Amino acid sequence: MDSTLLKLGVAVEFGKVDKNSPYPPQMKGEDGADELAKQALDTGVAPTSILTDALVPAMDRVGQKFSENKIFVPQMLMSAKAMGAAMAHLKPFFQSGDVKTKGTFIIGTVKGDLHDIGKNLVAMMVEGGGWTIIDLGVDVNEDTFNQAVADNPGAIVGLSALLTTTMANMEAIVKKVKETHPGTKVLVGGAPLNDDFRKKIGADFYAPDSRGAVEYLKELAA
Ligand code: B12
Repeated sequence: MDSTLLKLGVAVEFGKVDKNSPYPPQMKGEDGADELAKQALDTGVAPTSILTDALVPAMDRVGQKFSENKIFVPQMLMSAKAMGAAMAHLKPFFQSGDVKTKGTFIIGTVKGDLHDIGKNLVAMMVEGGGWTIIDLGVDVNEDTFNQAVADNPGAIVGLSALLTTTMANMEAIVKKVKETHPGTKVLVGGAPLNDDFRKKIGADFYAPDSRGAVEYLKELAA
């Protein structure tokens, strides 16, 4: 793999945000995710490769180490920050694309859940696919989703959850939105989900990643 991508993966894994960041001490003075993502783009590495070959695997390694109690929440947070610094460089590439005419996509991370990296990525990719995005942020309850649908008739809704405890909160959101606005399509995703769970809570579609979400929406708009 490209050596800048390898370094970028390490920077995200260890939470090195940028060159000036004092954390982690053993990487003092080295380039961080901010500089390395820019360098990768400048040398012609494709934005999707930066994402799938460096950033996402790095976050997987972070999750693995957290599961094994080798790192704790503060380190995970620094990795998330480093991931964010890299993603800021990729954003313009994913957001460009067609004029936003396909429809409106409302997305949020569900009640109790503060993980937003995956949600932001899905929003970015869907926006690049030609949709107008309404991002409700994190820790979003059923009333807020419902109001957003009321304000944007015909919009499609995307729910994200990264915790086994918060994925359960999706059901109430799906129920409320579908009861109040029959026919609204609801898309769900997040690492602990699968299609069986999607069926159980009455949502319309599950995608394991942002590409799946973009493809499904493309079919809906066709
Ligand atoms: C970064 C991180 C954090 C950061 C989040 C920062 C942020 N701004 O998001 C911080 C430090 C805050 C955090 C906190 C916690 N975390 Co955390 N976190 C992670 C970590 C390492 C990475 C998540 C991530 O960003 N992945 C990268 C993105 C790109 O992937 P993704 O989110 O899965 O999204 C993709 C797909 O899932 C999908 N997708 C996502 N959303 C949607 C939506 C739709 C509609 C669709 C179609 C697709 C889709 O597409 C995305 C792109 O491909 C994961 C480990 C892991 N490997 O997932 C743990 C992890 C999710 N966290 C975990 C835990 C336990 C916690 C805490 C409870 C820890 C604690 N004791 O406090 C808290 C909970 C806080 C809360 N209330 O939400 C556990 C969850 C265990 C479980 N099964 O429930 C994990 C799995 C770590 C582990 N292995 O134990 N965390």
